[in-house]
Amino acid sequence: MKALITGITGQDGSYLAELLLEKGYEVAGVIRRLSSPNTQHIEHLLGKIKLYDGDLLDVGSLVRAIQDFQPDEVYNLAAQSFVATSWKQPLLTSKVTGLGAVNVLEAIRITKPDAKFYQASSSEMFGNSNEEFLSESSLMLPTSPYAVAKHFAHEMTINYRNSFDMYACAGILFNHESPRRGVEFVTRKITYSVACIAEGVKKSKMSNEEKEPLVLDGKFLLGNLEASRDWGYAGDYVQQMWLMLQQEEADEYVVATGRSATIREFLDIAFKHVGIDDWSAYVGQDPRFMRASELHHLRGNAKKAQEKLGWVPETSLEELVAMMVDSDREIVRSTEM
Ligand code: NDP
Ligand code: GDR
Repeated sequence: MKALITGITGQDGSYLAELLLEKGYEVAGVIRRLSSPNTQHIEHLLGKIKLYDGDLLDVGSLVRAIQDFQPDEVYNLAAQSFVATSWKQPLLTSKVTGLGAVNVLEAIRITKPDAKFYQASSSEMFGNSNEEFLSESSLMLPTSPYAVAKHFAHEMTINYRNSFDMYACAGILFNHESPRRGVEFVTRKITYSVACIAEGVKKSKMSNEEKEPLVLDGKFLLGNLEASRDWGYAGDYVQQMWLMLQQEEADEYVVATGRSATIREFLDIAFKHVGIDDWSAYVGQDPRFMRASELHHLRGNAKKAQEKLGWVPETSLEELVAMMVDSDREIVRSTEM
């Protein structure tokens, strides 16, 4: 079996590539040419995977990759994936996260229409829905340009399935994290900062999304601490991506743990892991990290995935936070000290 992954340099792409190689797949990825290479998450896989220069905005590059590699499965994980940036760059986000998915679908339809397609849809699409426990049939009220773009890509995936009889499916993924999470996302921002504090680093080399030291004077800054998310482990979630493509029929599935926690609770768990009970002196709030339009609460109901795919997440929030803090302490010791 052959699988092509867009977004292979990102968090999920790298875990999925590992999983598919373990299963005996031939794996290829589409990567952007950047002025400085960005292959740290797939460094250990180089030589085992094939890489194609390409961009979601350049349909010709996708056609060439599919024509040459002849994949059985295509996983579209590439996106402008940071929600906060989608208000600063709404056009780019619409093009890459929204139209980019259609470019992949078109490239498959023209070149290899029997290839199975997976779209990484997002729980962001639900927005501030009036339902508490969100499933595949819940109302979608996207609140960010990112979420609107993902909603468009999601609907186009279903449309290509219905219009062209393609095997096109979508995982509605709730937040999932890992030591490979970008440091601008709140979980990694917290675990890296907590690691610096635990190791006695007062001013970090690592910067936040405003390009300032993430930790300054032994403190770090966040936005809204009351928002809650359903956080899982990326390593568990890529298993579900693969399972979705092994079914008789393409479908949509929620991928979630069913447990929701606030940013404040995440902070409690992370600081407790390094022996700090009262973290108030280490964390400040700054309006620059607040959202133009906040999505307050997310909790997913993955019953359909459990029943039809036999998928259950294996990693608890406490285990996930411990894994991320421990990994960041090692990184801090080797790069910050
Ligand atoms: P990352 O941000 O870690 O990875 C995004 C990937 O997309 C990177 O490999 C990036 O390449 C690539 N990319 C960005 N723009 C382009 C472009 N124009 N052309 C080609 N490649 C591009 O995301 P995650 O791994 O966390 O998420 C994977 C997918 O799942 C994304 O689509 C995301 O929106 C979606 N998702 C993620 C969730 C999560 O909690 N992680 C939850 C729900 C959905 P480069 O390295 O060059 O920047
Ligand atoms: P999210 O993830 O927007 O849910 O998108 P993020 O970690 O950026 O934000 C989660 C929540 O934390 C609040 N928050 C902060 N967020 C960031 N980044 N920085 C802060 O300092 C901060 N303080 C509080 C946010 O307001 C928000 O409520 C992720 C991405 O992976 C998307 O690609 C994916 O689709 C969704 O998860 C599901």
